[in-house]
Amino acid sequence: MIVVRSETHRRHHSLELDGATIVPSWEAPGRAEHVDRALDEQGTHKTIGPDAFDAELVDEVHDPEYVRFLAGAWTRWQAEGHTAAGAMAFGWPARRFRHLRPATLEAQLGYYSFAADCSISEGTWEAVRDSAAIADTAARQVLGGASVVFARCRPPGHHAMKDQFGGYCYLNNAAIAAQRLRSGGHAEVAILDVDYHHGNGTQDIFYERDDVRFCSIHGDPSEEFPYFLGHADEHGAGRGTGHNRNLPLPRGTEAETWFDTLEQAIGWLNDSSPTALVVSLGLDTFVDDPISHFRLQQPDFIRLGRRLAAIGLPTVLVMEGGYATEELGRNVGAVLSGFETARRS
Ligand code: OKP
Ligand code: ZN
Repeated sequence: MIVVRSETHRRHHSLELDGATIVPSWEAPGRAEHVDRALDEQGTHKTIGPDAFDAELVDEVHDPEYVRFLAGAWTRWQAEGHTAAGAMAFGWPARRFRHLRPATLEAQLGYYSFAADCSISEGTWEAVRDSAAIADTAARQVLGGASVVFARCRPPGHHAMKDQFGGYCYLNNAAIAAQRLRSGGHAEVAILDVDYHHGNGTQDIFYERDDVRFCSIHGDPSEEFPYFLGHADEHGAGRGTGHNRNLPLPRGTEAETWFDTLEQAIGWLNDSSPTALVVSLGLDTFVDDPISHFRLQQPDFIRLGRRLAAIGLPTVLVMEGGYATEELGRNVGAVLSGFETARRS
C-alpha cells in the first residue's frame, strides 16, 4: 500500500488539561513513531512524503481567517510576551454569549476552539500543515489511479470544525482529502468515521452539502467527548438534509455489535452512489485504549480492513485517534494488511 507520512509531526508536543492539571497530551509523537516502525517491519508498503500544502484547497473546507489564525498564533503568543509552553483558551462563547470575533490572541483562542485539550505550541502549525498535506497527497495519489492509500496523519483532524480547533485536531485532514477527491472529479464522496469519538468537525464542514455524505460510529456523546454533537437525530441541513448519519453506541460495546453497526453505516453510505471513500481511521476502538471504551481486539482490525476493501471504492485511509501507543502500530498494520489481502483477491 502507498503510505504518505513525514517527520514534521515530531515538532508538535501538545498539552491538555487533566482536571485542573496541565499534562502532556495522549496525542504524542510516539503514536506516529510506533505506526511507522510497524509499517516498515511489514515491509509491503511504498512510503512517500507529502506534496506542498495547498492553502486554496484548505480554504474550501475551513474559514480562511481561521487558517490564518492557526498559522500565526504561536508567533503572536511569543510577541505578546507569554512564557507558557503552549497557547490554550480559557473562555468560550457559551450559551447567551455573542459570537463576535474579539481582537486579542487570548480572546481569539476561545473564539477559534471548543475544548481545552490541545495547545498551540512551537512547531504545532508546521505539524498541522504537514498532516493536512499528507491527507491531500493521499487523495491525489488516489486520483492518479491508486486503489487505496494510507495517510499517516498526526495530529488527527476529525474534530476540527470549519473554524474551531479541539479534540487534538486543528485542520480536518479527512475533509481535505474528500475535498481533493471532489475537485479531482468525483461527483460524490463518502466519509466513514470509525474513530471512537464522533467526527464533529467533519460533520460540521459538510452538514449543508449534498456532495459529501458523512457517517460516524462512535461513543454516545451523552457520555463521551465531544459531548455536544454526534446524536442520532443529526441528519444534515438545507441541501445536506439526509446526507449525515450518526450511529452512537454505549460504552462497553463489543466487536459483534460494532460490526453490525458498520454494516448499517456502509449500507447507508451506499444508498446514494459515491465513487470514492475517505475513512477516518481511528484505532481507539481497541479494547485497551486508555481513554476510550469499545472492545475491539487486534483480529477485529484485520476484519475491518477486509470489510473496507470490500466496499470496492477508491479509498483514502486517514489516521485519526488511537492512544494505546505500544499497540497502535500493530493495529494499524492489521487494518492495512486486511485491506490488502481482500483487494488482491
Ligand atoms: C481525539 B480523537 C476526557 C478528555 C477527552 C479529548 C479526546 C479527543 C480524542 N477526559 N479528550 O477522536 O481520537
Ligand atoms: Zn478518537
